[in-house]
Amino acid sequence: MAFVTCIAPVNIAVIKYWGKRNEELILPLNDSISCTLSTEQMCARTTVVASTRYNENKFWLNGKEENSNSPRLINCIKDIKEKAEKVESEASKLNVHICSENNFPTAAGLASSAAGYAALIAGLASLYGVKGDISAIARKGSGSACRSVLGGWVRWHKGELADGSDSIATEIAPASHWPEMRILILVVNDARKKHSSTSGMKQSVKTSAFLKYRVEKIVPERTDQMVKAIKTKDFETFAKLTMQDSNQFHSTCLDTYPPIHYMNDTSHAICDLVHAYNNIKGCNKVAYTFDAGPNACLYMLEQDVPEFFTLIMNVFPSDLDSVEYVKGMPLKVSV
Ligand code: 2P0
Repeated sequence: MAFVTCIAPVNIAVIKYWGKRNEELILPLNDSISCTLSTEQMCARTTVVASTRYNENKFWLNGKEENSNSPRLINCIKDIKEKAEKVESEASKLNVHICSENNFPTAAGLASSAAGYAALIAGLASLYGVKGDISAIARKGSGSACRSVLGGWVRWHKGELADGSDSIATEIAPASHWPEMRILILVVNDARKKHSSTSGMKQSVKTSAFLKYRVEKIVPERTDQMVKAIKTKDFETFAKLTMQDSNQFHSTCLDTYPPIHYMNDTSHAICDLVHAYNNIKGCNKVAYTFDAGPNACLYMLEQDVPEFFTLIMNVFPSDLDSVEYVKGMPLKVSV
């Protein structure tokens, strides 16, 4: 018997992934960019055990047994075993039992599948002695998972090849590059979301003309601008691009037929508050971004946290389920 436990954190996209060009290989329509959080908070912890006694693969999520025959899970295990055979790993010949736990709400639009698949693939790779890039395998579990296998600022390249071998994640800058960066996560609602990202983006690809426009005309240039803003630590531009991209992603959801609504009234009130605050300050001090749920992720620099945090607690004393204060890479700072 052999076992390994791996932890992978959530990542928060600032250029959003929304739409696939290949459903089976999980190949995206556009590049995306994210920041991977600290490993201490909002992460998935996955233990993988390989044993001669196991007749089949099994999978538990947060203590509940899940379908271990999902095509995505099967694809990931198959891919990693193929790589493992090349390094003649004995463990790779065995079936595995996988036990994964999230320390934050699952499927509430807080990138739980990203952290879960990244931890699983990292665990299998470690167990089987597989080296080199594993982002392309994590991608087949859940697209955004490929970004969580790396720390710091990460770009997922859409790639050009039909087999998806160039659709991988690479580092833009390490976690230490922008040590003043902080993230506040305002948990507006921690319930499971109504539309999964997978089905939502499929519907957008089918019905939204705006998505096509976004993918072809907006994201390529915006991605280059975002890389430059991160590399030069230009918060003003970073914040503007982040908010614009979040708004465009949610506009695409609204342009989908039937429309998809992830944000709610509290989410919109948070956007208004951020803009009002930035306006008073005369520059962008805070940037919001929302994923496939109503919860707000707010990027800001350390010096601006105390004032904005106090403001949030005064304006929304009872509307939020919780507030997570995460030092965006590499350490969590407790509230
Ligand atoms: C992102 N999201 O870039 C965007 C923004 C949600 C909104 O990546 O079908 O759970 O498993 O590839 O990875 C969510 O997409 O979807 C996502 P699948 P995934 O973070």
